[in-house]
Amino acid sequence: MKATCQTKTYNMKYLKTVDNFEKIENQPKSNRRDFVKSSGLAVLGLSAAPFHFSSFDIKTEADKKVELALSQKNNPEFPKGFLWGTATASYQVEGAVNEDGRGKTIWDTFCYIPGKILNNDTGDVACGFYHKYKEDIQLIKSLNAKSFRFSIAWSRIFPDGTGTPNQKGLDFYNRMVDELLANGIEPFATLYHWDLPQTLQDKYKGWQSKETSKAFADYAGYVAEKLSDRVKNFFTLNEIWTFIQLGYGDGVFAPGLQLPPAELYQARHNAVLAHGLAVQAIRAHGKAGTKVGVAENIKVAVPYIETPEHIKAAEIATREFNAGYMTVIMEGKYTDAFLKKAGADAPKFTAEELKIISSPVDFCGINIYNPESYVKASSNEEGYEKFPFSKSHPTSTSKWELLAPETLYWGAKHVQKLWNPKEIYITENGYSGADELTPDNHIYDTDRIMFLKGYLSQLQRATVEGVPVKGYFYWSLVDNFEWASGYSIRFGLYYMDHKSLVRIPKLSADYFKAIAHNNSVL
Ligand code: PNW
Repeated sequence: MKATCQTKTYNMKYLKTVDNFEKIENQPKSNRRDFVKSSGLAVLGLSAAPFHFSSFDIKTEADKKVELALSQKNNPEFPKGFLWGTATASYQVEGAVNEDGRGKTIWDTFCYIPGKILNNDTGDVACGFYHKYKEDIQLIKSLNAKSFRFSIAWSRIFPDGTGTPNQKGLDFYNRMVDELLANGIEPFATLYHWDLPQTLQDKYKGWQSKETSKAFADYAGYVAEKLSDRVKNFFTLNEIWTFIQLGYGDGVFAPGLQLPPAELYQARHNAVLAHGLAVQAIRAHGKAGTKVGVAENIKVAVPYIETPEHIKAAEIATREFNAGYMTVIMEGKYTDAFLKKAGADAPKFTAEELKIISSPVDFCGINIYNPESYVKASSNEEGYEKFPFSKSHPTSTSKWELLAPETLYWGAKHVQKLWNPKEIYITENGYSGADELTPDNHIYDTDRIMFLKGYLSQLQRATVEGVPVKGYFYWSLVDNFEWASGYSIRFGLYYMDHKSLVRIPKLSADYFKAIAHNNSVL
């Protein structure tokens, strides 16, 4: 199958990291405030060289001047009330895998298979968020962010996926949500970010069975009942493409399976069905006004020239690229081209299931990092043609992350045009860099700042044109466990020392803080 082959090429690249970046040395010191004492950097042995950190809530004379300059700047603003936030996921940040009755997950198992994760890293400790959440909420607050997207670990609530709920697990999320609200930060909860309870994998082969889809809906309904008095927004599943393709197709993510096409199509169908069943369960058990949608890394086609014919071709291509995911969720049918391509391997489904899958949602959450491809109009049967990427197309340290700022504009734009949802959230967008502490203890991630300027300018362009993008969650708050790449890949606005778990703001944290403060790209 063509698509699978292409994905495999990407995955091999995905596992490679860039480690030959030149060290940034002899950077000028700024005259900003010494941060050593308050940040606990002494733990890192960094006390000899002072760490300098600017912050709008620590008002030096220099900071006041910056604030004044910002208030006088006339950059176009994002819509009023636009929500700035950051995102994380349970297995990537929480650690505490054996605490308070949490059940084992497929990632706990997968990480202990030698060679599956770079350096055999595991999420056992991750960022220690389970215990450090209060500290991290202060970091979110200091970014001027007013929202936070986190995920709930299913196996903390139902250790075996179904059965008796574990109060201690729920209490953790109760405490965290209360702390967010006390700090003026709106919680956005994702119910599944890939940490499937191991019992469901063992008992039902995980997403290969509809039993898992049903179990997910029961869990989603339970969580909505318990949290929706305070959590108003839920995402069902995160990136169905990624966890099905990489976990059940290519075997590079948990549970590490390489299923034949027919079984892979079925697993994918069971996952979109789980989304639909969960939407219904949340509606049935959540308080009135609870909002719900999916968070999918839609595959975006970018018109190589922005003329009506190529734009139309990109729209057609985007609908087809997402046929097994966002398209079936929003339209309640698999496209003809999808079914034709699948042939005898097509998933088995009923009309009733398609109705469930397309249960009305309140918003579309889209994770956008890279385009699927640049396209042009064509007179062929599909109506579009893909261009291959140049070998020198720039990427982040994640080799699959081919950079194209306009993907954010076109992603939002196509979603509006194709499915016209009431609201759109950018549930993830971020950049992994070769972040390093310099001798004077800064992280000068100029590349991440360049990334943010480019991508956010394009997002602004979409909002100016009336695309209903309501918020943006940067991936991620802090460097964390990056799946098969372990701790070698850093996406955070905060740098994390993996031994001491100390968090240090990167230069981009300052940048994000300014953008969120001003509600405009600066
Ligand atoms: C997403 N690929 O993952 C996830 O939602 C996050 O958990 C993750 O940390 C973030 O993006 C950065 O990687 C992806 O190979 C992982 O194409 C791999 C791919 C795409 C997304």
